[in-house]
Amino acid sequence: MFGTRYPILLGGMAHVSRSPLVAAVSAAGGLGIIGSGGMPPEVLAEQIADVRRRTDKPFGVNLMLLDPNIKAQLEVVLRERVTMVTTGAGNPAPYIERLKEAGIKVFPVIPAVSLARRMERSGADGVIAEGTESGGHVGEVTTIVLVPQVVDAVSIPVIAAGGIADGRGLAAAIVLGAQGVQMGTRFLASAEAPAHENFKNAILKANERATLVTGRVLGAPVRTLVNKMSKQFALYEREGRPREEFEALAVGGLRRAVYDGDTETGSLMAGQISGMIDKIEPVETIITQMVATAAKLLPEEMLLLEGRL
Ligand code: TUI
Repeated sequence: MFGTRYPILLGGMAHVSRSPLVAAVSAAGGLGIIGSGGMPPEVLAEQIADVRRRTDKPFGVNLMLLDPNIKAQLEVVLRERVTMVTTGAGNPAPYIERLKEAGIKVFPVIPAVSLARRMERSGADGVIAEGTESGGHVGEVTTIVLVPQVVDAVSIPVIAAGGIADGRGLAAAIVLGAQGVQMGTRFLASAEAPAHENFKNAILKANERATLVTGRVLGAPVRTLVNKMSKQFALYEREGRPREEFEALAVGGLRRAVYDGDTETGSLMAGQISGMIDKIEPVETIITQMVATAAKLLPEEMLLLEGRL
């Protein structure tokens, strides 16, 4: 479907999934995905051009549907005809038809079975079933519960995301019926990720209980590493503070984490699998090792790892 060697997608992380990381994932046989969240449309166009300078392999773009620039970002993607688009944090139904007309495959990220069904009816080419283990904006259902139910509910390909960071996770996802995996946190903690080393080191230091979800009361639950910022957020929630106070606290939080390495007041969006990540490695090593491990674990009839997507 995408012409990639391996069924391993890069989560389209705002500020992190930029050209060096995207091109590295695609060059290593996965599918790099640009995170357009927070990007002005002209920067998105430059990012697409830069990935094309770095690799001739396919790649995609994530559209974060809450972005105020979403309409202009969509026009860039349509004009540039990238291989595929993933969407997050909302319902992409209004955009699916135009994307498909341009020959672009559409894979909405969904946190629930009902949404997967709705996306299939709206013409999506596949869905990314993302469990609550993920970093960033999350749903309530775990990957191991969500993926097989989505697989049963739709007949389009399903990609598993949330809590996957090695070959065991890839093999497990395939056993659950997924066609591949999407990973964010593991690639955030890679050599090529353009994130501040303090952010990467915070992931290495984290254990499996080092994240928490805040923002449920605002209707936008977000999983981050525990720090001064997220504890403050949790306190505001318990105190029932007004929306404006949350927004004042949150503004610029992801930028502070990614660019400034501010591990105190930055929003360190990362998944629960941070606890398993203990080394910063090049993307190619991550992908090659994952595929080798999964190939050993999978039963023969599920072994087709190359050319699945
Ligand atoms: O989108 C993500 N992860 C993200 S987006 C993000 S930026 C952000 N920052 C603060 C608040 C909100 C967003 C950081 N991380 N993952 C994909 C994802 N999509 N997870 C959950 C959903 C989702 C949620 C509701 C998809 C569809 C949906 O539909 C609701 C409806 O019915 O419209």
